[in-house]
Amino acid sequence: EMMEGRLKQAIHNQSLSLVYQPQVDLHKEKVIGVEALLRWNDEVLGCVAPLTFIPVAEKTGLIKDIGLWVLEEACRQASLWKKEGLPVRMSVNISAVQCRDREFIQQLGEIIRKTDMNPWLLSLEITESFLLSQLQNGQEVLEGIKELGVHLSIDDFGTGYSTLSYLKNFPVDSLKIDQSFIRDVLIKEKDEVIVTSVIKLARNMNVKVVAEGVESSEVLTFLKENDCDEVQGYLYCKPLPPHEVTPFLLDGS
Ligand code: G
Ligand code: G
Ligand code: MN
Ligand code: NA
Repeated sequence: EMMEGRLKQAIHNQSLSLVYQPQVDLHKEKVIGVEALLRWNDEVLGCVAPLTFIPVAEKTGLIKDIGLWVLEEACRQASLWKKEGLPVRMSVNISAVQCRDREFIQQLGEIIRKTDMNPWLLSLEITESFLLSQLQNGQEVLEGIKELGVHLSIDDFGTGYSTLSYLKNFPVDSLKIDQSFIRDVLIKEKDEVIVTSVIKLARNMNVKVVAEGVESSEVLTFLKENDCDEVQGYLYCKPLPPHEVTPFLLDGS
């Protein structure tokens, strides 16, 4: 396959890059985190969307090296911002395939040390498909991550089907309500019920809650009134290259 061949060379070619999207704390009204999002601009294929190439990377196992590259690059950037007096929590998406084996914990620890990253400023976003795909040592991997002092977040919350058992059985620090629930939260009553209930559930379980895909000030107001902790979305900022994110960290929001 053409894409597989190109993807194999992507790290070496330096055609991968990260953009960062701010996450705003609604209580402090300032940016407290960013999510790292992978971009691939290939010489031959042009810009390929993550939704297209990540499944290929997962199927071929290339996601292991790519995922390590993402982690190291994101930690390096977070460390750089911290040295500039702008400490910010760094969230990184992790695919299940990427950390199937025990080696992952060791590699994660190495990257944290090498980049001089504060582990408590690092948050790994895992999706609900994570456990379904690796039932045997999923728990072990997550506990290993926690032992390093790294935070865990459930991404796309509500779109899978093992959601509640995750909250019950795993050492999760936060959850991100999927943007499909946020988009029409003011129009569709069912979305409103789901969003307000998930916020209450998170609050009662002592888990932080982040709303994704916030595009309007009306939705923002709704989320504030309903005691959501953090938001992320185009209303504040789209994902941007690091030097364009720095001003958001300086202003606070
Ligand atoms: O903006 P966006 O198109 O960046 O991202 C699309 C999807 O790709 C999201 O679901 C996101 O979680 C996923 N994604 C983005 N970057 C990464 C990454 O570095 N690793 C993994 N595993 N998924 C990513
Ligand atoms: O990892 P995750 O599935 O959460 O990836 C977030 C995705 O959502 C990325 O593709 C990112 O570019 C996209 N995104 C971020 N903010 C918004 C927004 O306000 N609206 C929409 N439609 N997409 C967003
Ligand atoms: Mn994510
Ligand atoms: Na998501």
